[in-house]
Amino acid sequence: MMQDDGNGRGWRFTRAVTRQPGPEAAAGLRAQDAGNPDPVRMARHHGVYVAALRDAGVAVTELPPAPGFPDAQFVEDTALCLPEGVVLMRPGAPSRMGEVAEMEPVLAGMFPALRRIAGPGHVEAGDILWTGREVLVGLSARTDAAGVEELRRILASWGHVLRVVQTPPGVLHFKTDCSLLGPGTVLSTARLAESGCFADYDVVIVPAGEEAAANLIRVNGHVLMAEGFPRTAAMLRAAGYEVRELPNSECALIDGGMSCLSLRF
Ligand code: CIR
Repeated sequence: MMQDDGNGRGWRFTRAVTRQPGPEAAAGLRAQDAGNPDPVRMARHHGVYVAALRDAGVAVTELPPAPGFPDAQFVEDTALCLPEGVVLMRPGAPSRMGEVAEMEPVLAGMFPALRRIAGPGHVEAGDILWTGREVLVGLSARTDAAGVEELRRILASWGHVLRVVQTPPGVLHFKTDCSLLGPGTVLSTARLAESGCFADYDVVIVPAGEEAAANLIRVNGHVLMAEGFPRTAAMLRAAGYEVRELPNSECALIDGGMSCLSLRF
């Protein structure tokens, strides 16, 4: 291990874990219904995403679909991966709780230590942004104060500082609205940045109307973002980022973006 050259420490990602979407993906959770995703097209997009991770120099462990869990391709929410170990989450969405047990045996052999959020609180890792300096955790409809305090205790034992922030109302996860672009630099929607949570960072604001582009990943010098956000892509390219635009129309129908689809470490 580990980490991304976008995490402020100069490390590279060497591994990622993904899970192929299954036929049940059409039933994935969503805040607003704009129609069911097409699982076949979603699987095709997923293959493009995995290939892009590999192109970025990452060895990808691709898991098969998890029957009974329509959102299981959004593996990010199940765990927080740090150099010291992995923390298994306790999702706030009841239908997603069982995804963690599916993931545990996969991750157990990949990390020096394994801890879990035992409850009664909840945390989904889509609400967590590790910047290299600190671990930001957004309170949301999925992540509550009790879960955050349990996570704080685990991370403190590894020497990490956790700072509680607020996921904007109506936004699924903290990282729905932001990403780490590089050491000390975040990409954020205006609505999230206005909360002041990135006061100590350089902040790049996503152009108005392209808020859904805020969820991207930087992997070893590659920025992987959803296609369909030309102003964001142009802005990042002009700033010198190596940008790759990937199809994401089907996952977007069930509120999933670039970060959700992998665990990277
Ligand atoms: C859900 O509502 O849980 C899924 N349909 C989408 C999860 C997206 N995950 C993420 O933002 N980390």
